Amino acid sequence: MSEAKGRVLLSMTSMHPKRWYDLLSADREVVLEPDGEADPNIDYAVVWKQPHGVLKKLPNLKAIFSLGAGVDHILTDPDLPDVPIVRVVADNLTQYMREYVAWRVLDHHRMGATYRSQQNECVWHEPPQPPANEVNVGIMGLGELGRAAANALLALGFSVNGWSRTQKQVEGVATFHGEDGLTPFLASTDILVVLLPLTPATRGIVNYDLLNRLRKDGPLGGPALINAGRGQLQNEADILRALQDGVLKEASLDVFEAEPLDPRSPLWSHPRVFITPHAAASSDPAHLAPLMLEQMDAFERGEPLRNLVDREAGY
Ligand code: NDP
Ligand code: OXD
Repeated sequence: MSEAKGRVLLSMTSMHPKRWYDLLSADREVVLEPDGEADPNIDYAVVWKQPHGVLKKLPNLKAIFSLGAGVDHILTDPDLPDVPIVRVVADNLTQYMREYVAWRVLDHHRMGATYRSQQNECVWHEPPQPPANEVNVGIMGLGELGRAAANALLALGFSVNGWSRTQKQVEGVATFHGEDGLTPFLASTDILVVLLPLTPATRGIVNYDLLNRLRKDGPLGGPALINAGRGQLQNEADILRALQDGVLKEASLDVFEAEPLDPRSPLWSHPRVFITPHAAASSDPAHLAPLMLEQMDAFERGEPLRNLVDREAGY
C-alpha cells in the first residue's frame, strides 16, 4: 500500500461496513471514525447516511463518495463541507434497476395480482390481455436509471413516455419536462415508474392529486404505480386512498417514507400492493469499491472526478 495514497474515512449507518472496509483497505488506509476533534489526515469520505457533523471534522477533505446513486442522505447534513460529491453510476447498479423495472412493469401488464388472487381461490379464468404497445409506461426521471429502464421497456414493446426537469431527447421515448409537461405526461401514462432523486422540488410529489391525473381509460383497467426512487417522494396515505377509491389499480413499492416499513402499515397486507425492501438496485461493494479506488487514483494523477453531484439541483 503506497504511503502517498490519500486516507479514507468510511462512515455509514443502516449498512454494515465490513465488506466495504475490507475492499477499500486492500488499497488505502481506511478509518471508521475520525481521530479526535478534527482529523487533518483524511482525504476522502466514503459515506451512506453518515452521522451529521462527522464530515466537518475533516479540514483537508478533498471529495465525498456516496455509496449509492442517490445523494439526499449526504445533502441533508447541515455541516457539509464544500467539496465535490461523487455518486454511483455503474453498469451493475443500472442492470439491477433495469431488471426491477422490467419485472414490475411486466407483472402489472400481465395481471400478476389478479392471477395471484385467482390462484388463492383455485379460479381458472383468463382476463383480456392488452398488447404491450397499447400500454403507455411513463418514467419520472430520465437520468442514468430512467433511460436504461426506458430502453428495456422499448425492447419489450411498450410505449414509453419520460418526464425530466430539463428537456431531454431519448430515441423512441415521448419526452416531457418541467411543470408544464407534467399534466400531459401523466394524462397519457398507464404505468407510472418513479425514478426521481429526492430534492426539495420532488419531495412528496407522488400524492393523490398526481395519481388522479394518470390515464383513467387505459387498457389495464386503471393505472399502476412503481416507485423505486425514494420513499419520501410519495405520500403513503394518499396511495392507500387512491387504491381504495379506484384512482390507482395497483402499486409496486420498493421505497418508503420511513424504512424499514412499519409492520403495522396497511401496505404490507394490501392485495394490490407488491413490496420489496429497498432492494431494486443494491450497491454491490465488490463492484463499486474498485470503481471508487480507481477514481481516487485518477484524481491523485490530476484527472477530474466523474459522476459529480450538482449541489444546487440537489442530485
Ligand atoms: P440521475 O441524477 O441520473 O437522474 C435524475 C433524473 O431525475 C433526471 O432525468 C432529472 O432531470 C430528473 N429530475 C430531477 N429533479 C427533477 C424535477 N424537479 N422534476 C423533474 N425531473 C427531475 O439519477 P439516477 O437515474 O442515477 O437515479 C435516480 C434515483 O434513483 C436516485 O436519486 C435514487 O434516489 C434512486 N435509486 C434507488 C435505488 C433503489 O434501490 N431503490 C437504487 C439506486 C438509485 P434532468 O435530466 O433534467 O436533470
Ligand atoms: C441508491 C440506493 O441511491 O440504493 O443507490 O437507494
